[in-house]
Amino acid sequence: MERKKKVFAPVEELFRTSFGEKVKERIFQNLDTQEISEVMLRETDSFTNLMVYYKCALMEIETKFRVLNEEFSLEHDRNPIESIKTRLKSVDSIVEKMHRRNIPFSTEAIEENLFDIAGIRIVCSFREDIYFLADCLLKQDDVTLIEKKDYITNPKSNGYRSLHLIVETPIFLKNNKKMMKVEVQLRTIAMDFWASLEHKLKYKKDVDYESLTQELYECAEESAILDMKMDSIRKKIERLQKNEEL
Ligand code: 0O2
Repeated sequence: MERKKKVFAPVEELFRTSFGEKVKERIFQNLDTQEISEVMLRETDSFTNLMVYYKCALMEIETKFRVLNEEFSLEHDRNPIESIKTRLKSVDSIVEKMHRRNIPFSTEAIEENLFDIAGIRIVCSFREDIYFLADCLLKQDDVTLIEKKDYITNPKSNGYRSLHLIVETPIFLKNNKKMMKVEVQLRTIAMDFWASLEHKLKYKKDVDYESLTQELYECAEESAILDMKMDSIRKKIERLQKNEEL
């Protein structure tokens, strides 16, 4: 209990005392003072609990990928995963997304409608590793695929590439099992390099992002070519190694 309080103190703080003006406006518009205090009393604990459950689900999925990485390295003498990052969506982003979708704020509604509260990003060495890892994850009997968006086969119009999965997996609590949704993003180092810089540029103040879209698109295409070249070099090396073994 003490630990939970420590980890999510900022969330509680935000809910109880210092809502940002934007958040306040979006959750509480059209509510009178009595209704506002009711929402806060009703939602604070359940929201904090939900965020802890999402954190647990991220730990489960992260472990699954770490296990796959270890097993792969035993057989192939290399790691398919370069890095793993996890994040919980910020309260501001949750409120903003609910507002954008016109859904009244409640913990239940968040769980029912937002599938990217818990996010894990797996950066892989090679393009083929992405599909290999995704297949391995989806084969596990406690993982259910809810949604798949393959922005590698079908890149976004701006050039963005990644494989997105929404999966559901159980977390085992003291008295029960709870099914949680997690958004998994799988990409290569080149895709991650492009997406990270594009994300930074998009939110830079005083920069006319629209004027850069063509150049950014070209960079994405060049990164994709680089990925394919690296994949073909890896295959060549693997063939050479096999021939040496014979
Ligand atoms: P953050 O900070 O990563 O959480 P929706 O999630 O419903 O609003 P959509 O289009 O259904 O939108 O989701 P989609 O396409 O699955 O993409 C969601 C996430 O993918 C984004 O999360 C980004 O992390 C990443 N993403 C998608 N498109 C782009 C892009 O063009 N550029 C970059 N850099 N990242 C992208 P969030 O919630 O936007 O942000």
